[in-house]
Amino acid sequence: MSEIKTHYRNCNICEAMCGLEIKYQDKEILSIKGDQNDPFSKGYNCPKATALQDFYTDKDRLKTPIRRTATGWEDISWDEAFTEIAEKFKGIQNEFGRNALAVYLGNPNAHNLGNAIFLKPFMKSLGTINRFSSASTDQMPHHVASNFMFGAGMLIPVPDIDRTDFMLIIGGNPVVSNGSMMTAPNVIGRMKAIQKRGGKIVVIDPRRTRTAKIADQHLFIRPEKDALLLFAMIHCVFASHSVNLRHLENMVDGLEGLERIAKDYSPESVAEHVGIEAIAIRTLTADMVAADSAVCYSRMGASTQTFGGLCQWLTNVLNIITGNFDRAGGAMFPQPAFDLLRNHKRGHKTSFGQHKTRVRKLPFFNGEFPVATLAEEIQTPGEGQIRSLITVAGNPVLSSPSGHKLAEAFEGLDYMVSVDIYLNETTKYANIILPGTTGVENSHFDIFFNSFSVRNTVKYSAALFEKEDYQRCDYQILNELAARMTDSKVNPYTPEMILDMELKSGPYGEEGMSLQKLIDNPHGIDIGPLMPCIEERIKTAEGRVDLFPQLYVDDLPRLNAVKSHPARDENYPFDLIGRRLVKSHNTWTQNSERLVKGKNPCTLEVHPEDAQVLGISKGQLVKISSIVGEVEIEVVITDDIQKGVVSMPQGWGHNQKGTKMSVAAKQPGVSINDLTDANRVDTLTGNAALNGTPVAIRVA
Ligand SMILES: Nc1nc2c(c(=O)[nH]1)N[C@H]1C(S)=C(S)[C@@H](COP(=O)(O)OP(=O)(O)OC[C@H]3O[C@@H](n4cnc5c(=O)[nH]c(N)nc54)[C@H](O)[C@@H]3O)O[C@H]1N2
Ligand SMILES: Nc1nc2c(c(=O)[nH]1)N[C@H]1C(S)=C(S)[C@@H](COP(=O)(O)OP(=O)(O)OC[C@H]3O[C@@H](n4cnc5c(=O)[nH]c(N)nc54)[C@H](O)[C@@H]3O)O[C@H]1N2
Ligand code: SF4
Ligand SMILES: [Mo]
Repeated sequence: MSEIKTHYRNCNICEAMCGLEIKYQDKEILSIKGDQNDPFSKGYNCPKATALQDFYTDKDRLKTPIRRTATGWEDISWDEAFTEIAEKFKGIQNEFGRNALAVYLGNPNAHNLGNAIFLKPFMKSLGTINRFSSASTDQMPHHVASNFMFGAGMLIPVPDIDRTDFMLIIGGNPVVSNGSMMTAPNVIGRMKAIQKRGGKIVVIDPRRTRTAKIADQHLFIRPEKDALLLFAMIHCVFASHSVNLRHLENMVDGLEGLERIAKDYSPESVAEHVGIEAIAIRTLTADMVAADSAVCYSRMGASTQTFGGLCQWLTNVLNIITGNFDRAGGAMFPQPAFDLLRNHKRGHKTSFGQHKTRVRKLPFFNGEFPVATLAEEIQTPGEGQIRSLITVAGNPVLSSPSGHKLAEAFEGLDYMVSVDIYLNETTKYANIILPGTTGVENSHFDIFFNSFSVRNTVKYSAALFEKEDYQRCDYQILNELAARMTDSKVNPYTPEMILDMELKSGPYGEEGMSLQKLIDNPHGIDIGPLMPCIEERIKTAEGRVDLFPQLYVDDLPRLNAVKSHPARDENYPFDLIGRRLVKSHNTWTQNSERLVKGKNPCTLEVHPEDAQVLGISKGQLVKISSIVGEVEIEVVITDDIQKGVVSMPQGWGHNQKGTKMSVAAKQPGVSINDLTDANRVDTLTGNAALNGTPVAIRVA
């Protein structure tokens, strides 16, 4: 046995970028802890970090390609796999057109350095516009708002949680999720610090979440009514003559139009729909206006709903007109060392809706179509029908709305490939699975999450363990496939070469930012708090902020319809929302024994009064159904959930035939996305409306 060594790296599971200290001996991990010397996370980590070891040692994890046959799966060589895939994809494209091939990218791509760099040329090599990703079950409304207001979809304002005096959290549960579109390791610590310095946190959520429990105030809201609440707050800001643009005074367009429209949304006119009293909305706005600094942060609950687009626009508006934008304690733009916008010229707003999906006519944006349309694009015959698919690090059968219908669609494909580490609910439909390496076998640098971070920091993590010669990293798989698809040589660059070049050309390059500098500082480097930088960062043609893009104005009749005649299908009287769990990440970490041990977490939360009317008691099995499906689930009765609303976890439902995730397969639990309706989307952005699904409940 050789000596015990220590390795420092960033955890790449969620967006928090926690620094880890890993003790290891030869190729065995002995312990994983938070790195006390990481300047950003300062020793914090959550229980998921230790599972990095489990993913590495998991016996179910694939390491070499497998091919589906009539009798089961067989091992094949990398070369055989690449040859077959290129031949099949090209054959299908030659016969049915380039767009007959589709691609779906999942969430772990954003947490993988090589993929973050090489997916772009890979996608190009496929030559199809039928591109889909988990972004349209997640944060697409943020990108659309940034594109139209600030000129670039990736120019995302993040809450300056470390300096704010007032934080309004709408539809986010960062105490459990560890933050999203807000990279902030140890969110609990940062929230408590707000309170310690005399500040206040208010949470708006149909559920009394762990975040709500820590907050100073929690207001229950009816699902999908956030745009009305935000509008009413904006109404109050105008009505009380509290608009204060500060240094943006001469930079902002559309204030008058906004004021005119906001007149229609008095707190009194929305209160009943929103489920929050008018006086409470007025007080909330007054508190925000009175605070020395304040920030409104809206996340999943406000994005994955039928008004996600409006919510993210209005969130930015509220921050701007209360003087809390591009200013300490407000919403600010990070200045990442690897700047995704380095080559983004001013005035090059991404065009929106230049293509529409074939069947439902939903918009193409940021290089992709909404995944809520994927099943119908596969199943509807005619010109442009999708006949083959490649998924890269995604599990849409469990993660996309009406996932069970998507599975049926996958079954009908002519040919499917998955780049994935598991044989799971999605990849089981593939003809060939190409497994990459995972976590500790990869080097790492967070390109995306540094762009959404509450502090400017930099850190590079080398691979802890060299992969075996017979394995391929994800990016090597992508580059090889790209070469085969275009009959060219394999890209000779490594992620490190690109990273070094980007760091040197980035905003801190002049101070000698380079890969070597990061290697020399294994705990990471703190660059400092976010700085006002809108004048440098903004990408609109004239360098101005558009408060009132026409796109949103055009969407208002849809919102107003809800206000004037709220539609309710009496057959489905409850609203279903999702919830995240501390010890799982989306659909794919449930094969770790230590993360799943304990009580079944996949339960339906029901309010006591609803339970009484339904005649159901704690622990009872109920059937919950929506217009698209039905599942059976155990009930938990709690007044943490709003009356009329029920909640169940996302990411479950692993006990399906034909997968190879032996631990996950033994877990009880069903998929929430067998209930969510792919036809419910935010028609403005195409984002899936995963929250607020109308459902019925009866005793099983
Ligand atoms: N109802 C409901 N649905 C939701 C949500 C919700 O809140 N409610 N949340 C949505 C959100 S925010 C998201 S981001 C999506 C996520 O949607 P997806 O990205 O489709 O789902 P994941 O569970 O992240 O799937 C990750 C896949 O990547 C594989 N994988 C893991 N690590 C690696 C790796 O290193 N390399 C490769 N090649 N593969 C790897 C896993 O085996 C798994 O198949 O789900 C969405 N779906
Ligand atoms: N432990 C853990 N951490 C994770 C993940 C995970 O699966 N597990 N997933 C990661 C990913 S991919 C993402 S994108 C982030 C997401 O990070 P968050 O957005 O913080 O996570 P959610 O728990 O989905 O929070 C959504 C909240 O919105 C509420 N909600 C639902 N509908 C509505 C509504 O109509 N209005 C309002 N106001 N609220 C509503 C829900 O009750 C919930 O509390 O988390 C990341 N971190
Ligand atoms: S909070 Fe996220 S980044 Fe931090 S240890 Fe947990 S999973 Fe990893
Ligand atoms: Mo996500």
